[in-house]
Amino acid sequence: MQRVLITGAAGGIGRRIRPLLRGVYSSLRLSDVVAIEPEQGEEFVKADLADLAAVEQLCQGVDGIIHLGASSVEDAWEPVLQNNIIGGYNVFEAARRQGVRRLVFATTNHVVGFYRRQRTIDHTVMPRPDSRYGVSKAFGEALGRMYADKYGLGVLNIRIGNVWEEPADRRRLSIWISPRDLVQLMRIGLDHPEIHFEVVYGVSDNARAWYDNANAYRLGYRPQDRAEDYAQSATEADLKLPPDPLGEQFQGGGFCTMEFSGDVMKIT
Ligand code: 15L
Repeated sequence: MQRVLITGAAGGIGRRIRPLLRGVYSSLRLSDVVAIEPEQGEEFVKADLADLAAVEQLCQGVDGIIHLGASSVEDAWEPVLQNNIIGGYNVFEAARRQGVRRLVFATTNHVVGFYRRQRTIDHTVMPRPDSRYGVSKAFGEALGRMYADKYGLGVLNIRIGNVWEEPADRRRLSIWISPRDLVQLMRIGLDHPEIHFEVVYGVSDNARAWYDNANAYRLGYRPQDRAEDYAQSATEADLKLPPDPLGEQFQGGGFCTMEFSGDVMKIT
């Protein structure tokens, strides 16, 4: 693995992983719709992921892709369609056309957000998206399955919880991942010799995790950080949040509450 493309490199995750990946791969190609000042060992190529020809150029000469570029929270249908559905398809298709070997797809806990917090779920559960955003990421996960099985692209789907320097509140004590643990998972996706298609949860070593992340551990993941070390500050931060009796029942939290008009008793 020499040249790695990072889409959506200007976003919150891109900013945090870049310093940890510099020097690991001989060249990082950064892409976004907004300009980025490249550091040593990086180059920047501006591209809109909804433009297939541009994405194909972006993938030229690339060995692996970390695909972050997307609407990263719930949004109206049109941006989700352009950025995540069409953009996602274009990245996988351009990777195939350009002979890219590996693709690490940044998916989300919101693909499974309507599972109740009492449940421990693993990488094989059915999707239960809590938002249009979650549905679009489930689509991306399915693209990964198809491009792996049909075209032999090696794909790792990382269902990311929340990437931050520390867990921001009580819910994040279950789903938080530190930037260095996330980079460890990304490197497994790019470098592990046996990746065909895998799904893992992007969480640190969290005592309150809702996930059985055995698949990540099987692939060699050894998280270095623990949300529980921040239990006090995260619990205190929660006191400042408005009450959300519906969101608190589900793993996806507030994403479940947005626009909710269903029957909560039927979501078992
Ligand atoms: C996500 O998928 C978002 O990208 C991130 O901004 C957070 O909202 C996170 O989920 C979360 O669930 O906390």
